[in-house]
Amino acid sequence: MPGTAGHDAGEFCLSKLPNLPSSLAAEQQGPISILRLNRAQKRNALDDEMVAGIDAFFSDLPEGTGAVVLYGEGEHFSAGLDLSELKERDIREGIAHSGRWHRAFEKIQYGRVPVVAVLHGAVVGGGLELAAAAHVRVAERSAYYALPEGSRGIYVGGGGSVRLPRLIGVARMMDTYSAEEGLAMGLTTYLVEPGKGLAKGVELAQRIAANTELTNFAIMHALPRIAEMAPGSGFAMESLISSIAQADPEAKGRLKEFLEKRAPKVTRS
Ligand code: 1HE
Repeated sequence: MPGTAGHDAGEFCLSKLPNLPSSLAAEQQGPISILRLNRAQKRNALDDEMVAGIDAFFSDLPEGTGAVVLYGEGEHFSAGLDLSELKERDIREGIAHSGRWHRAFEKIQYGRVPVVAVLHGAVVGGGLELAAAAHVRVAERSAYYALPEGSRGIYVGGGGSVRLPRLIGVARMMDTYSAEEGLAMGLTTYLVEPGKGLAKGVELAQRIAANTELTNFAIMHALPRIAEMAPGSGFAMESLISSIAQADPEAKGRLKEFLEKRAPKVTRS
């Protein structure tokens, strides 16, 4: 998804960041919004307030945002569901709770702009479900992945049954994996040394934000849906989306730049 470097991400008029609970912190770097899980003392365990905050943040991204970077403060990306909130919940409350996670994470996956998740330390349970909703995942070597729900006598509830089989397959949802294994199985696409994840995430987000809006829309909204379609429908949808994208004046301008030898070439890195 990251585009070819060299295009200006444009002029941005930034609106205010939404009000968030103290367990989340947002900052703006040009066209990049950075959302930080800010509850390191509880290993970024996701409580109801944080999930509502994630929903609010992705519902109302600052104007001019072209991509988001999501990362976790402290030693771990996220310890998953806040288990202290689970003990008194009945069935109806459980369904409503899971629905709130689904809605919040849908706003990440099918929101307005691509999201890069930067992973380190524990990326477990609901933390892995959160990471799975992002479009690009960068891991530091300290990252590890697990779904400890089974050992707690519960089950994934943040969309893990839907997204993770598509990313890593059902069989790999039963064990714990290292950062290197996560890269090999395609869960992450970049692996960096400890402490280097955020810089890599921001670099990728800047390249993504320099894509045309229509290209990013097609990648986020058409590509995963085409992948789920019967091939005949998928080919037809692909023809439509590609012709819409190339008819965009911005795309025409970029093609002209290349043909006039004013655009960057595709290089190895
Ligand atoms: C928590 C949580 C949590 C830590 N809910 N409070 N997730 C899990 O089963 C993972 C549970 N957590 C752990 O295995 C470990 O905490 C970690 C490996 C992530 C980190 O270990 P460590 O040694 O760095 O920290 P710690 O000492 O275990 O935890 C520090 C504090 O965070 C401590 O609280 P304190 O008040 O005693 O200081 C912990 O209780 C607290 N803490 N993790 C609540 N998860 C939509 S469905 C999704 C279903 C799931 O996600 S199930 C998986 C849940």
